[in-house]
Amino acid sequence: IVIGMVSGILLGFLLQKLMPNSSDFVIPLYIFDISIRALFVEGIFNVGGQIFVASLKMLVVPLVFVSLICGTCSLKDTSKLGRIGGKAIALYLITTAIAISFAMSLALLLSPGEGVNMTANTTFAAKEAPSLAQVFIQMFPSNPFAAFAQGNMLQVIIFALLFGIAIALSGEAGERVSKLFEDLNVVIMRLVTILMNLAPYGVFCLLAKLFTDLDISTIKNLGMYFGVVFFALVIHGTVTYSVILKLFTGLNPRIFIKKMRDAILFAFSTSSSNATIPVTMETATKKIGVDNSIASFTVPLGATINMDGTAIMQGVATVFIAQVFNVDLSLSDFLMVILTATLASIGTAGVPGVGLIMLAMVLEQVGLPVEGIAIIIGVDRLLDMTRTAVNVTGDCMVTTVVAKSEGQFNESVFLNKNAGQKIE
Ligand code: DAS
Repeated sequence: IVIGMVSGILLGFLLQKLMPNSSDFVIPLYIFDISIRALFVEGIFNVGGQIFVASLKMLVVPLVFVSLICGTCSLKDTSKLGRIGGKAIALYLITTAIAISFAMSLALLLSPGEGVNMTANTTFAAKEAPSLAQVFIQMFPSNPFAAFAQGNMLQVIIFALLFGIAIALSGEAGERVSKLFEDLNVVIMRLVTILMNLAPYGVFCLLAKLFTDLDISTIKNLGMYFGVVFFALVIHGTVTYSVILKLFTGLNPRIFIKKMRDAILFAFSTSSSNATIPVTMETATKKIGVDNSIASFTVPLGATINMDGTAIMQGVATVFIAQVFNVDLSLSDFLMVILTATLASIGTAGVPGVGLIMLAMVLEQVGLPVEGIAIIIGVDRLLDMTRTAVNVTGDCMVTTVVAKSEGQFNESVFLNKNAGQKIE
């Protein structure tokens, strides 16, 4: 992806230099300019880039629906798990909402996208601001298939949650259906992986097209964007989680972060919360002292529905793209972004790059041009690695809080610095 990004940017700048400003009516140059622009910029790059963005959006509905049903129907029937599930989901949602609110405030303060003034292919469809009551009423789909067709993600998420709960409460039939969705989930994840393999080419086309028209100062804005996201991730992953852990359990946050080292490194290198689940489980049970009856449930649930790092990226990216296209977001737009990104993070499965797919949905929800993803996609991989490390740390922090509140926590393991040193 980095190679695709660098070569796309370089070729874009080269073409920008090669194609003189068409107003120089020196005929041969003018013909050269028009043919290059038609064949490459509007042709190969534009078509390739738009196809890549469309394929990102293509996955959103099936990915969220299947992944969320899998996460929900793992909430088995016993009331104890219902109580633990309730605590874990509440904490996961609260930390995600804190994450995205902090990230958007920071982005508004630092304005990384200021001064770029890009024009979008699609005009910004300023949606009239629905009242909060309307927002909640509209979250419930009167026709789930229409919600799928229109890509109304809040409705898809609500339907998936209700459907998943119904599966968990449907006895044998539910068992069979939940197995079917687990298999569907494997297929959908495979589709995400295939798409991520095409990403280098998609990134190349998007950036080559973009940088034929973009001036060099935008690189500065891109650096600003990267810095704001990275800073928000570090603050949330260290300060916010430490405050919550200290407040709810009294445990020493420094010991917790130290014990998280292996899981953080694994998450950073794989960019996948799902792939890190075994390491997160080992860390929670063997190093931190969480009872397996809790961790075996809240860690996989967290890998599916808890994406604070992703929500941070989505919050900053939404503000950045609005600024780049000179669009003023209203307060209800911000609330819609917070609600959508928090709920979307429920539906985002923990695999590489999936946060970007959900960003397409968040942007659409507030009527921002989805092609704005092309500006940030090139630096997304490194941010994906960092935000996955934050996602996993959040999963483990909430697991520890829930375990402590249920009395399923062994403090002597937590205080023993050699506990579980070797990951089996
Ligand atoms: N890489 C995802 C994860 O595994 C998060 C993301 O893509 O934003 O958590």
